[in-house]
Amino acid sequence: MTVQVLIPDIGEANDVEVIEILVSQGETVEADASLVVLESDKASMEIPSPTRGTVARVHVSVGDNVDEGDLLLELDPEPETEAGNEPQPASESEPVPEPAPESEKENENENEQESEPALEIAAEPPSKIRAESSDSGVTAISLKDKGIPQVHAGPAVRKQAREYGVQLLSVKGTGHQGRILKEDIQNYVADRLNNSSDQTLPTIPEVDFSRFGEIELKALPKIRQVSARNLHRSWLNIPHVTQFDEADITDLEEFRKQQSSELAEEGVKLTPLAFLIKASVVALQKFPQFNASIQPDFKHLILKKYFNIGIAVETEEGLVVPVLKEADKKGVIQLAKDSADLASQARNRKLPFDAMQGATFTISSLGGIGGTAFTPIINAPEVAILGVSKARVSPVFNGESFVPRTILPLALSYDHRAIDGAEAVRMLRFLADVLSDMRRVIL
Ligand code: CAO
Repeated sequence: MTVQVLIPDIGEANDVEVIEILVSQGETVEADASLVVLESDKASMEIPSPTRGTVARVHVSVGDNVDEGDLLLELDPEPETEAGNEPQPASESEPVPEPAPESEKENENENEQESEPALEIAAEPPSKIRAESSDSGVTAISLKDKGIPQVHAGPAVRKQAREYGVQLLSVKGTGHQGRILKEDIQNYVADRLNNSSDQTLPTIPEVDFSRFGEIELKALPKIRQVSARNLHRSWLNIPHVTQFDEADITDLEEFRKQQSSELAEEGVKLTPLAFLIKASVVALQKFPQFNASIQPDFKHLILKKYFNIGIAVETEEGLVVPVLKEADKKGVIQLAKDSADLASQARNRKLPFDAMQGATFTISSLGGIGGTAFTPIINAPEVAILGVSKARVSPVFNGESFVPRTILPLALSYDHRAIDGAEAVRMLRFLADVLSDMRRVIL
């Protein structure tokens, strides 16, 4: 005997909308399984099946408005199994048997309808009436009152969104009045997978700042736009860790100042930078994993046998990183000349394209400006960058008394996928030791 399932008494809610149909013709449903989802102004509710059976015919469509007593669907009752239910698939991923072809089912149903009169049963009043809720559990009524954007989606869609970890607010609904459908969630997930670069990034909302006061739009130079993209890419892709240390450069500074006055006559400006490049190369030779790139599949480190040092240069147009090539083959005076030339070319926008490529390690020296410490961003695909802050004279205890020493703060940011923390500490300590006593360069 076919059972006609009618809309039950759903309280004050009359003329409610069918927002989702959870079963299809030919499908076997268990007693109490949800058949359709109705939604009124204030709540959505799932209508449960009064009995176990096969759906013979669905009489409503999404978007229909229904009242108590309306025919929802027809069901061919089936006896309960011993356990009360059909055996369930072992896991959700196991395939559920396909329902019989529609035509067969329709014929079966027609035959049954001919032979037996239909029994009318009002479905149980919905046990699952619930206030439309956002993911945060705030009711739609209060959301409306507060002017917070509402999400229109049925419980099954919400469940699917939760399973996929999808924020419903991010999904564009294509259903009636913008309602989010299951396909919308599926399309959203597929889109995200195809554009995996922004897969999990919440966006910073655009704000109309003029609401709060006067503003001015300043165009960003091309160089700044490019470096912004590169820095952002590095920041997002590389798990950065920054190791800090200090080098006692008292002796080095004394030597540098002596040499500076002599070299000034030749037009060479000797700053700590040239020594930093020299000492870095020696440290990179001892710790080759810092003069490297990591393969995208993480199976190999690409160790580079050449030593090209990128120098971060501040220009009016933005940050530029020219590359001082073959730094290992040059003495400190040549390094001073080359770095000054590159900085000047960068500031005059005269850098040849070749001078911007092939760096194996970068130094960002802000010491001429000031600062005690900072965390430089790695110049990908390199795996490390040295940040240098301003040297200061500090009292240092030598075991007997405090003596004034010139202390240079160092920061080494490294890609934690390629380098372990212990290696970074050793590398930076070694570098600091070289700077403290540059004679180590010739060892
Ligand atoms: N501590 C104390 N004094 C320092 C110093 C340090 N760590 N580094 C440089 N100085 C001194 C120099 O000796 C020089 O002093 P004198 O004029 O008395 O000789 C003065 O500071 C200025 O040096 P400089 O900046 O002209 O030259 P430099 O070789 O040290 O640096 C360059 C060259 C190109 C690195 C620098 O000009 C520059 O652009 N720095 C900014 C880099 C930057 O923006 N990095 C941030 C990138 S974001 O991570």
